[in-house]
Amino acid sequence: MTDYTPTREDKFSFGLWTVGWEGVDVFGSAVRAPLAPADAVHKLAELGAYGVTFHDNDVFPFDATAAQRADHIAAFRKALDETGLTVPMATTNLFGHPIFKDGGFTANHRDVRRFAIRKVVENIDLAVELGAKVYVCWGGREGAESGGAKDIRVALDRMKEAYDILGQYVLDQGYDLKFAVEPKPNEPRGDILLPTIGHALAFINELEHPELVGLNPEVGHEEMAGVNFAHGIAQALWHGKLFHVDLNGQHGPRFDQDLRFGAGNLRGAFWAVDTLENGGYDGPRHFDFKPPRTEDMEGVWESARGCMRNYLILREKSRAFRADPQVQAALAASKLDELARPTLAEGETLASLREEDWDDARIEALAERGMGFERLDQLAMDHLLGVAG
Ligand code: GLT
Ligand code: MN
Ligand code: MN
Repeated sequence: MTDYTPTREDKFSFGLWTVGWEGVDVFGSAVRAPLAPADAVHKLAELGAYGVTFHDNDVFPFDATAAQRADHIAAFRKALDETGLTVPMATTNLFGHPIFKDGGFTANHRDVRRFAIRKVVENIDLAVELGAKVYVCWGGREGAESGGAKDIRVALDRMKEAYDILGQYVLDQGYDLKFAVEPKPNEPRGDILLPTIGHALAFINELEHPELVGLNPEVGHEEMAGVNFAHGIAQALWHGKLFHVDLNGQHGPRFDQDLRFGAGNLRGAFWAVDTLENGGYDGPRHFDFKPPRTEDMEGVWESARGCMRNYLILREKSRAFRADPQVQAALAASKLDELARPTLAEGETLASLREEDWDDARIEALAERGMGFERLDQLAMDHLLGVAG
């Protein structure tokens, strides 16, 4: 039992842009004052996070001079040193400035693509200096609103070119850094390239160095596409490609809500935690949420606390679920152990499978069997709702 107070061993991390979100949206202006990165670092450390992540322009403005850039980085670094917070991941803002209106890596305008790659490389150097092991690429502006505006096959050539250049840079520098593609179906572009985990996985296989590139799936982004997040990260794990994860909450297919983790699809969150905890994921539990505009700073920290608390509650529920003898019996009744057995026995061939006798009675029996999934799922519900036993 625990009081759900996070510790650094829990590996919780937050983007500077999350707690620092001022609330500017398409319909309204800022509702909160800017939050200095150093203040965010101190508060997140106090709340129990182990890491903080950043875009270049979360730390210094887009138009900062070299001297201003250095000052901003020094203040950030000082806070990291004072708190012992790590920087497990960093990323580039290739979406905020008007120059990126048509994307960065896949902008039709070649000069924009050259500028984007240069911006990423400069921030990769900083990321590595600060100890980051993962570099996220979220291509929110890579896409189109209309059919003729983008030749998708050619745009994917340019996307590949960018990843190949960046991968070669990391290899040449001898950096211990991997890239993580963050899929999203839409918003801010009408349709975004690499819209889901599956699209991104297929794309990675076409790169010069696929081993350098994995995924940073976000709960809300997959759910916006109507697909199952836990299944998505399970497949990413299966491919050895879950390099990072963005945890938050979403109520089904609608605009990107970025709710605190556990809000929105709570059952989905339970299975996401269950998959992360039992699927061999060892990386940061990174929260990418936006504290609602209704909140003052008190509410922002409450929301950040809630992300970690909900993760810990769900982790405890998942452990209790897996340890419950009734659940173990239900899993066996549902033949999960049999799913783990190869379809062909050791040394068996397709020919021997085809030789097997199939009579009507056997087919009938298999057709009539129940799978027991409702019992299993109700046990999960009972655990989730706190009435198991
Ligand atoms: C932006 C987006 C997130 C991405 C961030 C990384 S930026 O806030 O909504 O999902 O993870 O670039
Ligand atoms: Mn999002
Ligand atoms: Mn994200």
